[in-house]
Amino acid sequence: MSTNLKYGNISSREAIELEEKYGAHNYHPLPVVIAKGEGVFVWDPEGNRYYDFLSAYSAVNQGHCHPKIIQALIDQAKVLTLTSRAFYNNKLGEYEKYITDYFGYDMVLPMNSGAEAVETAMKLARKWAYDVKGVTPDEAILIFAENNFHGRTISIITASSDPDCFEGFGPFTPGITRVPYDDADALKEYLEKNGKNVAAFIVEPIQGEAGVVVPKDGYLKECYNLCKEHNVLFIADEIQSGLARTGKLLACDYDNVRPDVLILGKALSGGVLPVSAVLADKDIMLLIKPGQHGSTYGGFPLACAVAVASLQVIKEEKLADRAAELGEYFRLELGKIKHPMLKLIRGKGLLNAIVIEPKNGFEAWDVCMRLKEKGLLCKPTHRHIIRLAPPLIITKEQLDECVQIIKTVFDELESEI
Ligand code: IF1
Repeated sequence: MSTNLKYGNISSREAIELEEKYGAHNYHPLPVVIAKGEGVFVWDPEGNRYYDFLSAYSAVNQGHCHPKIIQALIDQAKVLTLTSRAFYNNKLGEYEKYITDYFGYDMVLPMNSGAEAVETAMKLARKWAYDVKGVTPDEAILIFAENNFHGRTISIITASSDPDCFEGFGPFTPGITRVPYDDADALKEYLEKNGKNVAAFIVEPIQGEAGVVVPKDGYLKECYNLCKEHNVLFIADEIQSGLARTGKLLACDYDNVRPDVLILGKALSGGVLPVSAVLADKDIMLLIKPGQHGSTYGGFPLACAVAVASLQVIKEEKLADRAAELGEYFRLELGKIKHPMLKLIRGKGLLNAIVIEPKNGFEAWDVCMRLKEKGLLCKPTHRHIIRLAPPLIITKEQLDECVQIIKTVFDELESEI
């Protein structure tokens, strides 16, 4: 037990030692321990405050511990948390109506993690291929994009082009292939050759893990049209790009594309508990019959209450407009920082990234460590790319302060490289 702590009763050092000793080493976290979160800020046990520029990989778009979402959690938790789907309950139908009206689909299949929702969409697509399109059973093909990230299950990592995601976990799931991202001609070529067996094209409208890769305007629309032309489902994984993060409610909105199947997660629960969802119209959703899919916690009353509040906050606080306006401003201000290590800035809304050119042994990790020292938390992806994604409730003044922190770090690095 440590003394003179501000939050909790174990120090940062103790927390790290415990994780090191008792937890699987499936992550390499930045050496910072978070004990409290509120809005755009997090604090370590010693009371040091940081801007959260990762937002739990865009799960806290609404900010940490948003009062409305926490209140919904508390109110529901006192009454009823879980019933299983063996029985009805008084929260699921209300939530299902709310979310299907919100996004304009007939139906929703509620799940928990993002990966579960992606797997659900893959099962739906295969079912549709066999029952509607008439693909020979067990021969349906699912197309993904190079450099995708959709989760960590065996079938999803089968689709991955990143050895860190799939190496050592074979054998893999049949009927899964990839085409280059942001290249509609590559999808066209594949569909012209193999379209008759293809169930769906599953794509991130903006690739998050790949390092915030924004496709050309019109790419999604071109792919959607190709899918319609070849009787293939267009499935959008908006788990990270959705829910106002990129400046629209959905990143597909930039191309006016309505996915046949929409996959949501992360900020669907404002970072309070795992809630994911697959939305589709009746002709697809009703292909799954009772007993053919499910989950113990999928759509449980507590999740329903939290998800409704999380979606209400996105609308009430106009988070998409904020992300669009502040994102433009953020990229403009970052663009004023001239430094040999700051190679590239890219993003949409408040889903942005900077590409770091290593210099004199200094890499993106070192930049993140210095940003941490100055009170801003972010982390590299694929070694040289730093994702910068604050909660969408950040103010312009706070963004200015963060730009200043970033600028100072590069200025100080100037003298060291
Ligand atoms: C990790 C990445 C981000 C996602 C998209 C599905 C999922 C994710 C577009 C699966 C999850 C998380 C997973 C987490 C780190 C983080 C991540 F770096 F792994 F790729 F955000 F970019 N589709 N992304 O981004 O959702 O099952 O995790 O709820 O696995 O390290 P999940």
